[in-house]
Amino acid sequence: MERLEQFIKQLDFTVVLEWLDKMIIIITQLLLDSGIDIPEEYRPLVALGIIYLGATLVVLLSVLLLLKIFRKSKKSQPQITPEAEKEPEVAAPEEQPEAEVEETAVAEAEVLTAEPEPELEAEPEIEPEPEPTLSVFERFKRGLSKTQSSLVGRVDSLLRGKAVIDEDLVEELEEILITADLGMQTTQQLISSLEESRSRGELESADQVRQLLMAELRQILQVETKQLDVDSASPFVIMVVGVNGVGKTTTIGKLANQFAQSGKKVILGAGDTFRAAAAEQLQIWGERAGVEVISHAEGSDPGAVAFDAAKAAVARNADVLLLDTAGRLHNKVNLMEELKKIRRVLDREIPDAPHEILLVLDATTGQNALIQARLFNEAVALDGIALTKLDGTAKGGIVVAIAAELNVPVRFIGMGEQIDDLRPFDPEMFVSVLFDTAK
Ligand SMILES: Nc1nc2c(ncn2[C@@H]2O[C@H](COP(=O)(O)OP(=O)(O)OP(=O)(O)O)[C@@H](O)[C@H]2O)c(=O)[nH]1
Ligand SMILES: [Mg+2]
Repeated sequence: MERLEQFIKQLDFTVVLEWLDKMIIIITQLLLDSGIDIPEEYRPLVALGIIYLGATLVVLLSVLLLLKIFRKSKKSQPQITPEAEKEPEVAAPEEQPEAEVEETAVAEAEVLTAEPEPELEAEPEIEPEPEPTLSVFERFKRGLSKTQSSLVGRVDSLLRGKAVIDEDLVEELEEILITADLGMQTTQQLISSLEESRSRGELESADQVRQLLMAELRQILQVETKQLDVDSASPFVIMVVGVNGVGKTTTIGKLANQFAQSGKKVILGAGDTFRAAAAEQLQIWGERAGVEVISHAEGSDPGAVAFDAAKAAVARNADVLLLDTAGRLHNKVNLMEELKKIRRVLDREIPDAPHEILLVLDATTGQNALIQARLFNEAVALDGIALTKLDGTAKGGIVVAIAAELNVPVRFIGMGEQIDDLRPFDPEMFVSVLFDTAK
């Protein structure tokens, strides 16, 4: 206290007062010069007010300036952060808009007498980095999550808390299997097995029902046919067929990338000369996979593309030729006849070609996919099936229906639009993922 009193006593306010006085005179003079006449007695007050306002303004401006400097230095900070922290900024632009197409649940009749459809946009340019942390099992699990809940999820909630497996429960199971797109035939087969086990007294717990379903599904999915072995011929010719919009071109792009990655020389043939921009779309995929694309002008003969692509594949010593085809043609042209013609052209140029006729089916179309598979199989004898868009559908049960009814193996499943979203179909893993039993 004493020290403070001493300090105040020592203060010399006369300097401050003198300075203020000078300021008041200057401000008053300035006001008079600019024609503002203020009564004498108020002049010091107004001058003091102006000094106060000026001082406040200076303080405010200083604060704003400081804030600006502070923000600037914060913005420039990432430049000196370590690499790892910069990554999200670099990765963000790689999220690209997806090319959208209309729904393509095309029925049997529509396949043959199809109208020209709206154009597809070009394919996405850059794919995001694959997530390295996910195991193959986890990726399957994520891709099949909707199918899992529509099939096994519902079976599990039906079985939950059930002490007895009676006729009513089996009936309810039947309904679940049908609505999960397993198809009539497959459902009947599964239900008869369940009934048989029940009559033998072997079906007394929920777990036994699960085990039996798993065993039956595994057996149905094991289609005994020749494997897809691209080393068995050179060039190995894969002709890709399917109705419009199912994912033929995308699947070809993904396959081309996989083959090229494994060191094979790949050539693509743009056999879809009907749809506008189809060749360009394939060209983009070709660039992404780093492989050559043989194409002709829009509207030209697809047989001629097949011929040129086969010639190029032989001349360039290619290991694999992947030929795209149209999913729709002009009204009067028969799609199946056109495919047969392309097949003949390939066979003339390369012995036994095409070595694989791969049908692409869109899983989201459910039972329609099964109808398409029957139709194409009758017309051109399919060797394998690629089932796309499993990621966006609860109708993945269609895999089982296809295997059971057609005896044509599902070779690949598509679980996304990106280049590495096509996976070989593994029946064992499929069942494990659905029943969530594998680690
Ligand atoms: N979510 C998802 N989308 C897919 C998958 N496969 C293809 N697509 C998308 O399906 C759309 C159609 O694919 P395309 O490859 O152009 O189909 P297409 O059979 O060649 O069609 P057309 O040339 O018209 O006969 C595109 O937007 C693809 O990105 C998949 O496995 N999952
Ligand atoms: Mg296409």
